[in-house]
Amino acid sequence: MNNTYSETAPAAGTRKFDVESIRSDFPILARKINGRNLIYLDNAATSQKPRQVIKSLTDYYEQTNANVHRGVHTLSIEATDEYELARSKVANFINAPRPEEVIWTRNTSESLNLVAATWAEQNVGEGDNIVITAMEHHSNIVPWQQLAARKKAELRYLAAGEDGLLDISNLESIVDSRTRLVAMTHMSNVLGTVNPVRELADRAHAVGAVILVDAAQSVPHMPVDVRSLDVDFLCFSAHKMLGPTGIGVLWGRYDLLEEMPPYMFGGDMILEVTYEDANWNKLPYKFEAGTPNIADAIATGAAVDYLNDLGMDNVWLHEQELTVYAMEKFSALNEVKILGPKDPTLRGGVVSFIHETIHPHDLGTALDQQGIAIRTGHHCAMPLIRSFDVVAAARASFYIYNTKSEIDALVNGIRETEGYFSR
Ligand code: 7TS
Repeated sequence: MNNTYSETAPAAGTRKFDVESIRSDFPILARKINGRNLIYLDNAATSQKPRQVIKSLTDYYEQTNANVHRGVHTLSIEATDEYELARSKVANFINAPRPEEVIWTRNTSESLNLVAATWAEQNVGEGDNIVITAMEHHSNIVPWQQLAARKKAELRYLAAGEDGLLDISNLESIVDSRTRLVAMTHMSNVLGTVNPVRELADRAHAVGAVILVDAAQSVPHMPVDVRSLDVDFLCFSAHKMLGPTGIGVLWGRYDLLEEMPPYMFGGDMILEVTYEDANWNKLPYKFEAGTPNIADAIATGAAVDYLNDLGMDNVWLHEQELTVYAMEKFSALNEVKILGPKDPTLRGGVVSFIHETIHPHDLGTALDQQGIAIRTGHHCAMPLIRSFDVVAAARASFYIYNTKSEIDALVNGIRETEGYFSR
């Protein structure tokens, strides 16, 4: 088994950050939508895929396809090596101490459910509390609501202030000696807010609690280092970081994963089975019952290679530049209110907004006529969206292939739509 991928990620990247050259790697960006060039600004929902990732899928199915961890034949050995190499690349990408700490799941949602059904099932009891924030995606709310109800535990929220920042003024009273878990988003998929994870990790650890980070919106966009954040669990999805759908990651601290019971039972996750009983395989296989998503894991490795070539520092800088530009341009739109922090340095490339007179769905449909894809709705964060006294918002979210001229087109598109609706 090849687990020896140990180069550290090239933070600065090895390829020049040239947006035109990046764009040429993404076949879908050549598409016309309603007769116009596609402008894809729905990256927080899912990213587009470069040729290199698509090719890794076809290469795998054309050249290597076999089941893993089983055969002695060449294809099975090659498939296993590639599958495990991808795991090591992911471990490296987030600076995980060991590749066995990286568990392949279907997506962020499954990673969160896994922790709720195993670690939390064992460690949260009556009278304990779980602390989340007011800016979580449903995936990081509902599993804890269900767990709290099951265990007669309390679910507590850290509030989001008017400024779009997490209110941690009362952190010491909310995260207390009965807190077992702090589960928080690293970056909000609605407000774009980047949360002070390390500060919360320190507080959680000071009271003997564990901290889980929903990194679905951070890992694709900024350097994330689980050691410097000092967190215990971290979850993300490949499809938001140039990789395929249907595969995600749960990273956990080795000692915690070791103590956790399995999530699913079946092939691969066992060491020995008798007619009466069974015991469990070592990490990470204990959490990977059945034939895994081999092709998509390998393609996730290709996505990580692509991002490393660019350098995550550069990815973040590019998105910051776009965010500053978008917020400046949006400020000229009198009927548009941007949600989230005003200071672009406190947020990532997610710009949600409410139009005073045009419903977001109408705006989204009108922009689609111009080839512009944005997200509209509650963004799977209903409680947060409702706290702004609306039921829906529009959202533009950026990635490595977006440009300032696309933001200009968005702003012009909103103006055009305003003209149409005021007729
Ligand atoms: N957590 C956050 C912060 C997210 O933004 C999302 C998906 C998830 C969890 C769930 O990820 P999944 O891969 O399991 O679905 N966010 C969005 C979004 O903002 N629009 O569509 C999906």
